[in-house]
Amino acid sequence: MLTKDIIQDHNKTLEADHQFKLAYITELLDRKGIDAQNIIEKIKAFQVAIPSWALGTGGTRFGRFPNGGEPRNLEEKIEDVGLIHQLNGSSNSISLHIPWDIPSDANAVKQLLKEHSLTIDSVNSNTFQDQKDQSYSYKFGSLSHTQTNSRNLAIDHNIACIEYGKQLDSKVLTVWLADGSNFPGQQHFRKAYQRTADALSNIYAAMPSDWTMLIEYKPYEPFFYSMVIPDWGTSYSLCQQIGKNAQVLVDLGHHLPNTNIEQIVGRLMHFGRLGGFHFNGSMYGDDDLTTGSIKPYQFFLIFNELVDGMQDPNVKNPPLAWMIDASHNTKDPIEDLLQSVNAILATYAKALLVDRFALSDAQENNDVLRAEELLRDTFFTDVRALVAEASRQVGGALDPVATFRKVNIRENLINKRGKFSVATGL
Ligand code: PSV
Ligand code: MN
Ligand code: MN
Repeated sequence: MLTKDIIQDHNKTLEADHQFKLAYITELLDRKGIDAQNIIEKIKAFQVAIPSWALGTGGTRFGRFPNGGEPRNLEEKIEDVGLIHQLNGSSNSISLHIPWDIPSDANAVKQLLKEHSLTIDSVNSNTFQDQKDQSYSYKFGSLSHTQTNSRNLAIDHNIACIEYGKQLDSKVLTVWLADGSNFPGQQHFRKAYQRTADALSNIYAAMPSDWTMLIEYKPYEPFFYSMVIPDWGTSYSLCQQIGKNAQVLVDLGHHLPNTNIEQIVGRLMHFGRLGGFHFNGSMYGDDDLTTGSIKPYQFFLIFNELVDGMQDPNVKNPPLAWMIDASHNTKDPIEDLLQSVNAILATYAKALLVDRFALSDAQENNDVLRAEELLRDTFFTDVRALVAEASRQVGGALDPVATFRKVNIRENLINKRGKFSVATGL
């Protein structure tokens, strides 16, 4: 339904405005000795994985209000990510969630991925709910469960995820545990930690040597007194015990209000243990809102730290897995993801513009105001034309959301797939 010609035709209607803005930012950067095309090349190379679970009606445990045209199976989820990638040229992979995305025919799925120029990013395990007819429950935990039977079930499930991932050429297993306790006394903290560490080691042993295990932390929810992996320190300590291919995953929404996330990022990169990122926006906690929608300056400071670490030859951190983890119940999911990727790219571009030499000089000389102003000046620079140009240069849309709307993609998807929503069953 979407072709290069259609995208280009729509780009033509935006071309004059775009060239005006691009010429301005190019000149502005030139005056600072920065080559705009160089930044554009870096934006083009930056790819963000789309989560399969964000393509349908998402949101809270309260109302879900489907738009229709939702993907009904893995193949249709891949088609949706293909559309996103066609529009922005920056979303060339998809994160899967097992058992929701078990491939019925791995070869056919691989062929479909190829047709859409996509790959599988990470495979996410799910031990936060019991599946139908499950022999032992996760009600009181999965990898940390007191009972061996439940623990083993969770270990086997993660190993099965690795097997599905291998079939589809993924190389990353992401583990987020909904393990914890709701009341004081319910759980023995040290024992629960040790059971989790042992179980993760078992899973790690089943992982091919070129795979990475990402361990995600979260301070609360679904448990509200304690979580077994509540913070980066716990994730980090687990990774250290488990092995060199175990890395910490930072989800932007998994922090208590006012946490200095950029400092956490700096620390983890310093230790060479920052493996992946879940982008989203957060006002209170795990809100999973659109990336950059709530605290754009904080998001920029986080990216500033990431770029600083990536550009420093002394930092021995592996390449990061960039992923979105967002889902809410108001916007069209595809539009939301396009908007998120756009915000990620723009913020990355801004972080690339920071004059690291001048910043380091200001820091060394304790010139507080100058250091801060260097960051603020970059943050307030409008780089959106660079992101649009990067997309245009790879055959994407200058304004992906506008093209999505103009071409009536959602209407077409509703015609093809109907109004049914997997999440609501309506
Ligand atoms: C639950 O908090 C969660 O949002 C985690 O961030 C996971 O990454 C995601 O669900 C998918 O399992
Ligand atoms: Mn997450
Ligand atoms: Mn979350």
